[in-house]
Formats: sequence, C-alpha cells, structure tokens
Amino acid sequence: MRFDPSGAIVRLGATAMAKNSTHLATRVARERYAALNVDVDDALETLARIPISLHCWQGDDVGGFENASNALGGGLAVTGNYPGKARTPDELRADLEKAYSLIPGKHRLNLHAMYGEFGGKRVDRDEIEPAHFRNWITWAEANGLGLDFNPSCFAHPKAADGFTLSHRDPGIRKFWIEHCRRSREIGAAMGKKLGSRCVTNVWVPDGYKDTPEDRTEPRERLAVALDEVFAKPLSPRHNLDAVEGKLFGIGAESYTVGSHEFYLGYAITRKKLLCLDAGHFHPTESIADKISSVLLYLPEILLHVSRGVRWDSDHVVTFNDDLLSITREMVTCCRRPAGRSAKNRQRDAGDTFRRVHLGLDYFDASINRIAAWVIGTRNLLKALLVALLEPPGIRAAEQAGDHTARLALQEEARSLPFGVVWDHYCEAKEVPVGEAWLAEVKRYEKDVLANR
Ligand code: RNT
Ligand code: ZN
Repeated sequence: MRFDPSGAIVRLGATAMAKNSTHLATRVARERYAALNVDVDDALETLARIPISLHCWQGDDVGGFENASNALGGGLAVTGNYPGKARTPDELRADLEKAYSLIPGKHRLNLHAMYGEFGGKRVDRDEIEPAHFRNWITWAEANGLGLDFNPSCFAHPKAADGFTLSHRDPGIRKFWIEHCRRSREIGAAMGKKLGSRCVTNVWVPDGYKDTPEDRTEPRERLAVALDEVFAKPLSPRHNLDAVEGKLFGIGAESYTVGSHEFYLGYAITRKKLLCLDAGHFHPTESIADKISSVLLYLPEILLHVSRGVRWDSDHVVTFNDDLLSITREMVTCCRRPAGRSAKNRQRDAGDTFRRVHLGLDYFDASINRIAAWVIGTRNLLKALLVALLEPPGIRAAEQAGDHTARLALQEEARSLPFGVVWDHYCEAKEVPVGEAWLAEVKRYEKDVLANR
C-alpha cells in the first residue's frame, strides 16, 4: 500500500508495495542519519567504489583444474560434501556469475594458479603461463571484473612434506620460486589486459607439526627465496605483490616459517603489500587493530576477510563484531591522508580506498557454495556500509575527551537504520533485496547444480 499525497490509500501489486515501503523507509532513515550529520548518498557512492575480490576456491573446495588428484594438504581443510560443486572452469564461471548477480556493485575475482586451463595436459606448476588463464581474462573482461592472483604452493607432491619456498632441498626451492615468479607474470598480464591492478598474493604453508630445533634457518631460506621471486621489477600499474603470514596450520601447529613478524618485516623492507588474514592469529586477536599500525609503514595492504572458529577454519564471513571492527578501522584509516608526504596525500585523495584491498578467504562445502559466496560478500559490504554511515559525532566526542559520549554514541549507532539503507542500495543496484536472493540460489540449485 502507498500513501498518496492526498492521504488516500492506493492499492498496488506486491512488488510495487515492497518498493514503496522501501522508499518510505529510506526517506525516514535518510532523515535520521542527516540529523547525525551523515550523508547517506555519500556513503553509498563510496561503497559502490569498493571492490571485493571473491575467492574462486569457495566454488570447488580448493580443487582447481590441474590434471592431477593431489591431496589438499598445506594445513588447509574443507569440510562438507554439499552436492553440485563446480567441476570445470565453465561451471565455476557460471556459478560465479550467479553469485555476482546477487551482490550489489562491481567486484573482482581472486584466482589461484591451480585454476588454470591446461587443455587436459599435465602442466606442472613451474610451467604455467598467462595463456593458461586466457579464458579467465576474456571472461573477466566481458563481465567487467578485475582479477587477482595467487601462486598455489600446496596440493602438490613437491609440497607433500610441508615445505616449499623454505625447503632445505635447493631443487624444491627452485621449483617453487619458478612457480611464484611465473604467477607474478600472470598477475601482471591480467592487470595489463584488464587495466586494473592485480594483487598477486604469496602464501606458503611451510612449517612443523612439532617443535623445531632451529627456527632461524628456514626463515633465512624463505627470505632469500622470496627475494628471488620478486627480483624482476613489474609495473605496479599491473601487478602488486603481497605476502601473507600465519600463526599455524593443521599439521604445522608448532612452527610456521612465514609468521606475522616475518612478513611484517619483509613487507616493510621490500615494499610489498602485507596480507592480513582474519583467521591467522590467536583466536581472540583481531586484525582490526593491526590496520592502523601497518598502514603507517606500508602504503597498501591486503585483507583476507575470513572467520576462524577455534582454529583457522575459514568459516563463511558473518555479520559479527569482528567484521564490523575491521570495516570501521578500514574506513577510519582510509579517510585519513596516506603517510606524511604531500605526494602520498595527493595520490590518496584520488581514491581513498585504494590502500586496503579486500578479498574473501573461506571454504565451506557443508552448505550451498554459491550461497556461501553471497552471504560472505553481502555481509562484508553491509559491514562497510555501517562503517561509512558512522556518525562523525563519535570521533568529535573522542577528540573533545568526552569518553562518556563516545561510548554512548557508539552504542546508539548500533541500532541506526542501516538495514533500510542497505535494502535501498540493493534495489538501486538491481540485485535482490533482503533474503530474496536465497530463492534465486535455490532455483539455480534445482535447475543447474542438481544435474551435476
Ligand atoms: C591459507 C591462506 C591462504 C589460502 C588460500 C587458498 O591459510 O589463508 O590465503 O587460504 O590461498
Ligand atoms: Zn588467507
């Protein structure tokens, strides 16, 4: 029902009725935010400019398309056996298209090297080339998506004993160095073709199940190997290198060569992006608090938004306080000028959110895999929106030293009508509003996934 200007109630169809109540609710929400000096349109414009890199590996349980059946390993574990997983690149692309159609805004795809298309041939990891990703690039271009990339240093016989770039065997090190080098070249080829910087993220599983005698040597080897991987300069307009640390993995509980401190030092001294994965720290340690520190020393970072439950379990991202604290930090940091130099400030003014690259990283095979993408991505976007809609009065209270008001306003902000603004955004971006996306996924499951 709609209230017309004269006050008469006009009967409308179900969709029109829903649309109309969204409009009315949005108007009320807009006024509520305006009273707090928050410009809803400004927030939505900014949100539309923040891309999220969807991780291809949620679509097939980190399987990939190599002509081999390597056990996943590397401390990675996918639980569940939900029917309908993508078995081919075309199926994965179709599933991704379905997911993107249910998520507002323009986003990216994060590919792993093991998802190349090798035409049935056995192409080992040290032989991969941009040509193996031609179809992905063409598809990304046609769909207006940017691409990100990762070398796959796991699920391979040469990673079976848990060491790759830091292996004591120089032959095995050389193999993985070559794989990572080629991965960067592929990233650069993607970035160049698509006109959008590709973040190529290096993560290696290297570590020990039990306490090592010597913690230093593997780290020295890893640093030298990484220097070889990054020896060739590539244009930062095409490729950005990132490195990702970790506390522990399954089967590497006692020692991880690439720890947080290792990579923090590495990224700062070698001018690389640092990747902070939300599941890679102690269970109560949040990456939110790290963002402002690392952005003092690094121009750009990558976040792997994930949800650890007890261990680095890579659960689907939910709309919880952990997520909100990450997006709040991101918004607060990105709104500030980058670094101290005028040059940095100028660069940052162009696009305030260029400094923090956002990717998702989880794998859940216990529920519909497309729904897993949609739930996690919509949650991250919604959490960004909450952060962008944060009333400036909170910061003002802090700056005035009024910590009572700060806490009061922070708590009041939790129940501001952001959900209405989110619905409005989905409607404006022509994607399903609220839970309506689920019916689409169920339909796709029945029509497509069930036939696999
Ligand atoms: C592993 C890291 C890494 C992987 C992906 C598949 O603990 O988080 O990012 O999840 O590369
Ligand atoms: Zn990760």
